[in-house]
Amino acid sequence: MKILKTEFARGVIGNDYSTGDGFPQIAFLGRSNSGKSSVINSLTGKKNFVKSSKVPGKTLEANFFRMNDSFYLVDFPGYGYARRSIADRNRMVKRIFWYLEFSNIRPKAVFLVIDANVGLTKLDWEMLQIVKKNNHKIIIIANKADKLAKAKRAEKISSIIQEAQGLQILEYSAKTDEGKDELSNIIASFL
Ligand SMILES: Nc1nc2c(ncn2[C@@H]2O[C@H](COP(=O)(O)OP(=O)(O)OP(=O)(O)O)[C@@H](O)[C@H]2O)c(=O)[nH]1
Ligand SMILES: [Mg+2]
Repeated sequence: MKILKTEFARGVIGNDYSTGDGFPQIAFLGRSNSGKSSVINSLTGKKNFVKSSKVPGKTLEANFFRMNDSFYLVDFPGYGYARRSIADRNRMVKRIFWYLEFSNIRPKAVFLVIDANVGLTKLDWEMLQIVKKNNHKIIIIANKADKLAKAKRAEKISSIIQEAQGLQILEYSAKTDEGKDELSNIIASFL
């Protein structure tokens, strides 16, 4: 699948994740700074389409990007940003939980973006439990693979595979576009 047309559609703060057109949604979740926005940029081939930032935790909205006039990539705010207040952090996580559990939206798939150098954190695990409980299709994107030292890469990836307990893992680099064709094919298969 080639992404030929990309448009920002809306930013959502709150509980209304409907889009009016009912086009399918693909959700990108993950810790702040794991590279969700960068992965979307890499997929669309537009390096600065979605604002990515050196300052984590800036985005509060779930941003909806319409692709090819037919589906949405939804860039959720990152969770776990330490410099935000606990109350703010909890609010953020709760909103994502709500989308996964109670909204009338069934995303076609959920991508959990992690930093391959960090692996799965406790918050990622909590997120995965909600995703699984609600029977969403889930794939883990092990992003920033370019930063893994060659000698350590196999070891690091196999420890992520173990942590993930059977979930599909895609090694990715938003910097080099490694994994981009595979990710496009995976998304196409879900639509
Ligand atoms: N080397 C490398 N850096 C990356 C990669 N992906 C993202 N980054 C960098 O990591 C930082 C965070 O990337 P973002 O895409 O803004 O992360 P995010 O998950 O959207 O962050 P929040 O919106 O705060 O939740 C930026 O400085 C990116 O340039 C990657 O694959 N490789
Ligand atoms: Mg972002």
